[in-house]
Amino acid sequence: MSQFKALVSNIAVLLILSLSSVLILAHNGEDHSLPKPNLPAENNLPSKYFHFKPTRIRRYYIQAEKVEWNYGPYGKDMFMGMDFSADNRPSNTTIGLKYLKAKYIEYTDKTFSTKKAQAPHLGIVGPIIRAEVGEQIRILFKNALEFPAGIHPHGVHYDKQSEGAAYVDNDKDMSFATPGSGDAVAAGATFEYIFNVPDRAGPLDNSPLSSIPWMYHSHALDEPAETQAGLIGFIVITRKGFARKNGSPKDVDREFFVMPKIFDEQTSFFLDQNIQKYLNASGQLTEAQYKAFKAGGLTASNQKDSINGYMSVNNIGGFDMCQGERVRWYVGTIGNVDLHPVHWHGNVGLEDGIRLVDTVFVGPGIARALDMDVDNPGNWLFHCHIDNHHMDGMVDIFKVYHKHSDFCKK
Ligand SMILES: [Cu+2]
Repeated sequence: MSQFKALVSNIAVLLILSLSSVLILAHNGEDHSLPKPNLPAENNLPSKYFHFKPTRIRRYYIQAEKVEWNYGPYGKDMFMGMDFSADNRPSNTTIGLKYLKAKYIEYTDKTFSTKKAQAPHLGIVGPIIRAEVGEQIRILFKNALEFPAGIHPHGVHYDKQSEGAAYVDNDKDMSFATPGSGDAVAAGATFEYIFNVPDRAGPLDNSPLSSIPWMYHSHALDEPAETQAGLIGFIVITRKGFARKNGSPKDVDREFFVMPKIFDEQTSFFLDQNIQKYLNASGQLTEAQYKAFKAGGLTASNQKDSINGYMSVNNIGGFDMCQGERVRWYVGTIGNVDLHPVHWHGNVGLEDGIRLVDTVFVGPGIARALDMDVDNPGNWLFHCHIDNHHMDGMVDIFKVYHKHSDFCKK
């Protein structure tokens, strides 16, 4: 009998519990209103730097363009001295090494007719945007792509018009991209970005570094699709009084830029076009095959572990320097799980002016400087120290010529 009582009371407790949860649910269900956004429009007025008086204006003319990119222009894995792996060879189920990508390209003026020379080692990386502290950067950006794009800078100062990023940032219009701004520059359109370079964008007073790097990238309607397509670059801000005419620091012999990145071609804006161009050139794909490729059938072979868009030591002749020189490496990336400890053989350097290292760790959005007083001649490897990344292609060679070599006498 007592067991029966216990059962009844247990059932009663269960009933009360379930009834109360139904009541709680009913109560929660009554409130259908979303939390009110609190994004006062006056917050989007220009800040104190609006009255920033620049010592000089540096103008850039940068166009985003579609290019056919080759991750391995030498056609061989120059790290292992053999053919590229099957994932990187074209077949009817793999695209190979050539892809349609997007690239920021610098021109000499607003007619966008004459390209400016770019250091060959930069590869897919966009033009270096340079300024000295106190100056202002003005970029006339032209979007020659078929999708909206832009330039979102890190580190420098900008107002809402020049932020170059689309999101709901204003109660008033509640639009994703503010019309007329640089949030998302439409296909074929131009926009002038204005970036101020106050003290906060440059090296600290007590830092041994005369210049520091920041990233820039497209951040318009689909940031991953735009950056995986290739719209990424570096900004370098030089200490006041330390810049050459072209903006590079006077106290450094050479500068190199390193962007370790797994380009995810599955996420790129050009996925569809790449399937059509490289796997369906003669219309051979069935609808089912095409759908399978779109759904992820290419995912493994579409991950390109690269440095500046080159895999397995294919950026040949890019990283040349002389024994005895002061070399500044800038390392940075943008991406997904792009966590890369980049390791140099044979030489060490001062990381961000703080400590001597031979490995610099970066993640998406992070840019660091490594000052190397190059003392050890040789053809040296540098690579991501994560095993899979390194073995899948995130490796290159830098050449330190002997100080008495012909290369260094020039
Ligand atoms: Cu890595």
